[in-house]
Amino acid sequence: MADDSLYPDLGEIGTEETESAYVYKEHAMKKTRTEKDSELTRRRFLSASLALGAASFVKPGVLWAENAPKVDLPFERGRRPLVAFPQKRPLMVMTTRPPQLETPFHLFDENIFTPNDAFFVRWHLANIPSQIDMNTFRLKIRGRVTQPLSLNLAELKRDFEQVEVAAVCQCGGNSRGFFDPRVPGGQWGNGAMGNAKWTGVRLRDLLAKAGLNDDGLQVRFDGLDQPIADGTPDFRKSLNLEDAVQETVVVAHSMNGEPLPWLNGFPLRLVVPGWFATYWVKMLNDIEVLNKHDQQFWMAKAYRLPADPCACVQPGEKIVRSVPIGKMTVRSFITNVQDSGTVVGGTPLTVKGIAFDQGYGIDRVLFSVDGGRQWQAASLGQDYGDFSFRPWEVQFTPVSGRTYMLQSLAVNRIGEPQRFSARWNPSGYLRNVVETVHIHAT
Ligand SMILES: Nc1nc2c(c(=O)[nH]1)N[C@H]1C(S)=C(S)[C@@H](COP(=O)(O)O)O[C@H]1N2
Ligand SMILES: [Mo]
Repeated sequence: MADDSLYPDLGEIGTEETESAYVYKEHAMKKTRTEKDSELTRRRFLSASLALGAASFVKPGVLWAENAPKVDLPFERGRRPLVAFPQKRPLMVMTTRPPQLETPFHLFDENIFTPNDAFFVRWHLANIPSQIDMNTFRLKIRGRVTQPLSLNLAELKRDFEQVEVAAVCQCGGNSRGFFDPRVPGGQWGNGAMGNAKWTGVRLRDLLAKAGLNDDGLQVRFDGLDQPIADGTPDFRKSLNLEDAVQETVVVAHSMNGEPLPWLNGFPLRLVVPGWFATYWVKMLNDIEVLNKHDQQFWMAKAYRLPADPCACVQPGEKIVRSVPIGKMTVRSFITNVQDSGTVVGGTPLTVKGIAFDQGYGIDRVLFSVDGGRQWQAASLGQDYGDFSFRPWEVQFTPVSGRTYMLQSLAVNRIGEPQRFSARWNPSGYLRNVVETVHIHAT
């Protein structure tokens, strides 16, 4: 049973439109519209009664309101109410159960490190605990190790070196809403990403303390969240051992100097810089060293890409061989000019943006005002580390009456550019095409 006190209540929008709901449908639960509706009614009733009793961390600041402000993402079914969940400012709600909240894009212009209360939220399973007893909470390290560990938060902070890494956390399906032809799954705009300074302990130090057996092959991570429906598999993810012991992989307790927000995985989450967020397991309480490849649902069936270098297929084409999603691709965004906006002609305009990749770091960002025919170099701002957003900016003076197609093109330090044509795959992963912002000068 889901703990409903976690959610701001009084309304429901879609609950089934997520990528995982989509795979669940294939996998387990085939609910009819009516069943779903009656379940929602039941939950709404329960949450009303729970709200009176249960002690929890949650004090929804804003109640769901029919008249919550709405924003429109520029694709079909892109209307999103702005609602404040616990510890969050109003964010774009894609689904309430499980919570899937997108960061409004202007926030990336205002902050190179995404504020905790603005950081996007994505859960697959709706049964997220709203209370954790920190007296009994333990992180277990077990499996193919010589000395299993069971650590509380104080021990983690006291007995291991504390490290910090600035890194972008981006959902594999970020920007899925722009796929053409459209694909099923959560219709994210570009705000299913965020940049933060993560503090915690190196995963490799924990594994070293536990002592790896010779036959360790993968490391599996599990959190406290649970499925509601029977037959829905628990969310767990695995990394190959050689990726798991990279120096940058951290079990984090803090984000931008504060404890992790509840919805971003309090008290502990895995941080895997350069890798898509699906591996960044939240509310992490179990680390298991495996001596074989993880065959459970979230590795073997979900989050997989066509096994070709592009990770593309033609729409309708069957994927013959697939591989687990892995590291991110190089991307950049213009953050201070909105698509379809107008600017003042004859006045110099500073165009600002961000770029990032999978950890080689950004070498350069090029900028075009004519849809990519001519390019000029933008200047890069402060370097906060290879896994962080890198700010950039460039100036140009638009001429009154003209229309422009602004584009930015990031190239990383191994010379990898963004794509000029959008890749397509049926799960809507890895978008990194050069984006276009159309403006008109008045
Ligand atoms: N325990 C747990 N961890 C999880 C998930 C989840 O459903 N449960 N979702 C993953 C996915 S797919 C994403 S995109 C990120 C989202 O992280 P955020 O909510 O902190 O932005 O969490 C990852 N870690
Ligand atoms: Mo994700």
